[in-house]
Amino acid sequence: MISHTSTSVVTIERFIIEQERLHPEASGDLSSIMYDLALAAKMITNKVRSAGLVDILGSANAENVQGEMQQKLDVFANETIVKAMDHTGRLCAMASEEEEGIIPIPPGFRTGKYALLFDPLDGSSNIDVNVPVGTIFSVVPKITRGRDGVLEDLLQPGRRQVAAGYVIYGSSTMLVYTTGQGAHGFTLDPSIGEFLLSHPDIRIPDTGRYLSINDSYQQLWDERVRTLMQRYRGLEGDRAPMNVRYVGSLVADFHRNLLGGGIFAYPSNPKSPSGKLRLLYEANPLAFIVEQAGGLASDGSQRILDVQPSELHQRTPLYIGSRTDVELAEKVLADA
Ligand code: AFP
Repeated sequence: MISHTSTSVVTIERFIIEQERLHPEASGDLSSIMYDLALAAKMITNKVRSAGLVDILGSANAENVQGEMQQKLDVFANETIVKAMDHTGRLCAMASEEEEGIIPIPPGFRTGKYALLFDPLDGSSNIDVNVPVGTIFSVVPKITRGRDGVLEDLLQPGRRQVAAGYVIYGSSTMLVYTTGQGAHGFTLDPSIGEFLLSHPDIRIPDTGRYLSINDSYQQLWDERVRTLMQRYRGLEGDRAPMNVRYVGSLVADFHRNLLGGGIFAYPSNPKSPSGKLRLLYEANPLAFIVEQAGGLASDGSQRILDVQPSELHQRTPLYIGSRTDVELAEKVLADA
């Protein structure tokens, strides 16, 4: 890991180049994928920032009313990422939370040795009320032969990821990513349009302050989940009570807990037997990041990164965050 002094300004580009130099065997393709994703993130930032202006700008500019400005932001984000990535020759296929099947690389473009999975705009139902939303991405190596990536390339356990990250469109835009050498955060400086290294080598505290759970499902939880929540609140056992914080936008909840320490939990319940969150687009990339930061991610009984996916839009229960808090979840949930 290269150390930077507090006065050095490190763009994401410089950081990626320096990381790549540590691996002389690297082809540079993964670095290029990261630049392209950072570019897409800047384009999505622009749109998200003007989300509240759509009606105002639309009435001032008739073209916009029928056109691009009215496009739903999650659709815009999806198309932006697909278009930023499909022609680069570095990917063999993509899959998005917004699309049902594989997104192929169009004929005429070269294909590459990686596959990309992404959730273009997670938490998009929060946009109307100005709550942070995010983009989450995961990169896995192509494992099949042939020009195009197939389902098998995309359905790999999370431990095979070679890169993962998220962008949070909050009070500032931040991009956090890992390629397996720590988790690093970059803040977008809008005046120069660059992501600057602001959070090198993020470490999540071993024990967290925050508990993020949607309490309105309480009556659906089984006894073990109820006990676990009592433990986190310090009402049973000897754990110090946690502060409950739930935005309802996974990237926002995860980001706060990553920096401040805590656990995000989305248990299964009879209505959602596998929870709500998607293994490939949400749980796996965030699990890779949290582990790189010293935390853990579990589905309640096993490490998220070891789950073998069987379908693209597979859901999973999720307990992710500070190490001792996720360990407590596994322990309590295992008790008969
Ligand atoms: P939307 O994209 O529909 O807003 O869903 C967001 C999300 O997938 C995730 O970002 C949240 O953590 C989770 O759903 C919240 O779900 P509940 O509303 O059931 O708590």
